Parts: sequence; structure tokens; C-alpha cells
Amino acid sequence: MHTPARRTLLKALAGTGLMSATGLAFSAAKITPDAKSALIVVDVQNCFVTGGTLPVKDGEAVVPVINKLATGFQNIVVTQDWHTPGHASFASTYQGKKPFETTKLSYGTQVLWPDHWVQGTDDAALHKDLKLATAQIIIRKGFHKEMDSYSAFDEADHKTATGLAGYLKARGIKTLYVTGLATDFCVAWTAMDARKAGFEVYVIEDATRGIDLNGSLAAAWKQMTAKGVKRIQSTDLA
Ligand code: VGL
Ligand code: ZN
Repeated sequence: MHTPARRTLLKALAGTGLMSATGLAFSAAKITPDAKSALIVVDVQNCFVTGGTLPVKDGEAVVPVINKLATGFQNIVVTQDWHTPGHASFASTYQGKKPFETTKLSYGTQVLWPDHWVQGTDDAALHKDLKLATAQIIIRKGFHKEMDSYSAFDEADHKTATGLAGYLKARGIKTLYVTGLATDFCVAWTAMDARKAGFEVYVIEDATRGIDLNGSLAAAWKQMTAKGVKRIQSTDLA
């Protein structure tokens, strides 16, 4: 049924993420990343996989998906959580606090995590199986001892910039495809701040995995969608 109306519908759905939601597989409508697109690979680091200090269930499963996507991108940005010892986001920094509890800091409520990704440790290294031949920059974040930074754009005070928006704009990049870990923390905050900075933003769902702390995964998708982040699958890309 290739009626003009159906073609128009398929065209309208292409790139909205609705293609996969409606189950319409239509290869002609696949997204092809161009020179103004960048793949963002968030925090795919050693300790974020099964057996790591901050494990995300099935976290390592994103690596082959990201490696495959990477071959289609001329521009790739890699991010790395890069904390000081005794960082403000570590439960061990506070007396009587346990991981996954929260505390109030100057910029708001902070979830407290197990010690993770301390600068220069093996734990903090990028996952050994990542193959990102065209990666051009690594943005490290969370290196201010008193402040966390889930987002690759703005630190947790929503004021201190990492410089990534300026870098991408200076390079004429308009569209971002966000992947990595964790969907409901660093991926979500990065995607939402990217919208705020004026980029067109897609999150490639099967190239992410979530932590899902008290329903945080569903909440993150809701917030991302409300901010105009588009939810797609890796098969939506050419
Ligand atoms: C992250 C918790 C703590 C993330 C980083 O990359 O999503 N989550 N630090
Ligand atoms: Zn962290």
C-alpha cells in the first residue's frame, strides 16, 4: 500500500523516533548522520559494567552497539566521569551515609554513589572494547571535588560549563545522537542540557542502559521527551 498518503505519513514519522514505536520498518526512511552530526558516547567506563564499582545491569551490552554506530559518524565526542578522591557524590565522603541515599548540597539534592571513577584509576578508564576510530575529543566531568556533573554540558549547579556546547558550536555541529551510561543519569542530563543549548537531540535507546533507582528510568524518559529529546533505536540509523 504505497499510496501517497502512506508515503507522507512515513516521511513525517522518519526521524521522530515513532517509526520504531509504530513497528514500521522502512529502510528508505533511515537516518544518515551528516558532517553536522555527532555521536556522543557517555561514560562507557570500566566500572560501569557487571562486576564494576558502580555496575549498571547489562552495561557492557552497549559496547558492540556503539561500536557499530560509530562507523557511520564523522564526529564522535566521548565523555568520562572523572572524580577526585573524596568527591561530593561519594557516600563514603559523609559520616553515616550509605550509597544510594541522598544529601543536600549547595546546588540541591545529590544522590550518593559508591566510590567510582577516581581520576587516573583503571576503574575510570574507557571500556577496553570501545572502538571509536573517529572520536575527536574526550570531555571529562565531575572533577570539581565539591560538585557533581552528570551532564557533559553543565555541572550540577546548572551554571558551570564544561565547554562542550562551545566546542560543538564552533565546529558547526547541529544534531547529537546520545548513547552510553546511564540512561537515567548522565545520558538524560546530557541530552536535556543539549536541548537547552539549542541542539537537535536523539537518544539511541538500545545503545544505553539505565540504573533505575526508584523509578528513575521511566521518569528520565518522560522528562527527556518533554524537552524535545527524540527516542530512537540503533536500527533507525543507516
Ligand atoms: C553516573 C552516577 C554517578 C552516570 C555517573 O554516568 O550516569 N551515574 N556518576
Ligand atoms: Zn559520577
